[in-house]
Amino acid sequence: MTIAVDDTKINYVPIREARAMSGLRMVLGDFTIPGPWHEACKGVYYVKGLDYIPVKSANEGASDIQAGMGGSQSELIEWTAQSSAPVVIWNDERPRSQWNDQLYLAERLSPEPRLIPSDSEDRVRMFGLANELLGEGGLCYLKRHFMVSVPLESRAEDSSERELFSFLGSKYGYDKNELKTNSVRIVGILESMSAQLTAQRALGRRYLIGDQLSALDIYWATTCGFLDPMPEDRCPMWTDFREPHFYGSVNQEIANALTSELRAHRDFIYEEHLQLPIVF
Ligand SMILES: N[C@@H](CCC(=O)N[C@@H](CS)C(=O)NCC(=O)O)C(=O)O
Repeated sequence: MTIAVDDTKINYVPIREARAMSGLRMVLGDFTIPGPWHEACKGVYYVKGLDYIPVKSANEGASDIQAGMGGSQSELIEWTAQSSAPVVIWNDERPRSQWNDQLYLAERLSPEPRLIPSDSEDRVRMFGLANELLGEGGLCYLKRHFMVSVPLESRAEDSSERELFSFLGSKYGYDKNELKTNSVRIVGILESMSAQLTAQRALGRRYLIGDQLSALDIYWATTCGFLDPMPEDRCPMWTDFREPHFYGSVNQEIANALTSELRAHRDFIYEEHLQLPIVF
């Protein structure tokens, strides 16, 4: 696997340069945190052995915090017609900014190892559960509301942190009155994941779908970090972001639903299939 990284840090290319290139490019925010959609997409392309040029999402010369506040995303919007990351661009095809589109493209460019099951029932289950993790209204979307809630409800009006999370809150539909419902839904999703893992174990299977690795295992491993980031030696992320409302289990109900078996499955998938330590 030779993406343009050294061992510890991805070397991002600016959008202007990346647009002039052909081949496979992946736009990523240059943050030292395991953003779940970022890591999910990086994980799929890593397992497929697909090399890509990593591209910085913020406008050239802008800081990531400015980008996070929506202030310097114009180049990304001009190129990809939207303002989130990751985005995968293959030659002059349309940019893929959704997790499922990114998976279909990876499967097409590198059919092996197969990450979308061939059995129809398995596919239904896999995409259903993956959507529970990554889709709109899924675990990561709902957890993001908690990430913005603490800075929004407790930080001073004029703090830059408040500005960043106010931008993210309005972009993704944060509503403080919905937090209780959000928590119940997160717990429900974790229970579904746990039931799936338990059912597979009862059949003597090591993976979440069928009897081999699928995209769902990667999505589980990479989104689990939003509730329980791996330790520093495996996930050398900005320490400040280890506060529970950023990257952690925000309350006891969620912490309880994140069973030791689910955590162990995340560890197993990273140890067997993904890059460790995570490179940002
Ligand atoms: N479009 C993505 C969601 C990607 C997403 O929410 N990415 C986060 C980072 S992991 C992001 O870009 N946040 C900053 C922003 O939206 O400005 C999908 O549904 O597959």
